[in-house]
Amino acid sequence: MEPLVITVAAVGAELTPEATPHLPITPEQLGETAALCAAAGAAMIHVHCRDDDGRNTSDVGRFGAARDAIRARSELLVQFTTGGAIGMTVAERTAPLRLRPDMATLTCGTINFGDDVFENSFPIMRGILAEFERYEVTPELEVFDAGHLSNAKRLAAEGLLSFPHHVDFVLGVPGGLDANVRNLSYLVDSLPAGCSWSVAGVGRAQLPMATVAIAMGGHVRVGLEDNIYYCKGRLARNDELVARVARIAEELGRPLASPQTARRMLRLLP
Ligand code: KMH
Ligand code: ZN
Repeated sequence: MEPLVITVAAVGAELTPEATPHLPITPEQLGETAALCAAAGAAMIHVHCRDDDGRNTSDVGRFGAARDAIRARSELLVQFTTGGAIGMTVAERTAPLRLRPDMATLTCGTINFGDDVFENSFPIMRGILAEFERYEVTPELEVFDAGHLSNAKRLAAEGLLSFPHHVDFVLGVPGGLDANVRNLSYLVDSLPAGCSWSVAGVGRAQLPMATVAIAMGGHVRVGLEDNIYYCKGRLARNDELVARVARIAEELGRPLASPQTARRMLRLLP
């Protein structure tokens, strides 16, 4: 079977340091997390940044320091967020793209996000894509709801995206598509030809969605951004979540993709 790409979404924007002591806050902590997750089997790290007080930031210097710390301690592919946090402007969300990460996320539509609204109108998505184009960064398409794939196809029809792409299905956000096998199967069947895909199940859906994706030939995202528990009542470290997926993959006969292999599989620039 095709090698499995494991991405670790180690930080996120919404989690507070009070929620878990395992959240990497500083660039040094991100570097340490990257080293542990690479050893556990991850190929890529999805990066949000925090200031020293743990607050979400789009500061380019902070993203640069995080990237450098990750690269100093691992060979992980570095994927920046452009989702950022609820309420950020396009300029804030795209500022770190000038550092030309290996990849960055593009959320493909608006959803309710808990009690908030995560806004990704077509003008917002076009504005973000213009910055991808400007800095020649490859997007990972983030799909939180079934209509997001239709939106991505519309952006492609406008000439702003060219398929195939790597698509990450983020399932189980309160306000987005539920995390279950039927929904995942529908989304995979709806992909344009040649796309690769991964799934990020939120909360307790993380483990079952990861397991199903391994069996289906997809790829997996785990990490504290989407789920802070290893099991009921026990907080997780990022590397433990990666290691568990790596063990399941081994049992199911999926080899793990190294960062170099993942770079080729995800069609990233050398
Ligand atoms: N923080 C969420 C509102 C992404 O990184 O691309 C959006 C998010 C998506 O985390
Ligand atoms: Zn994110």
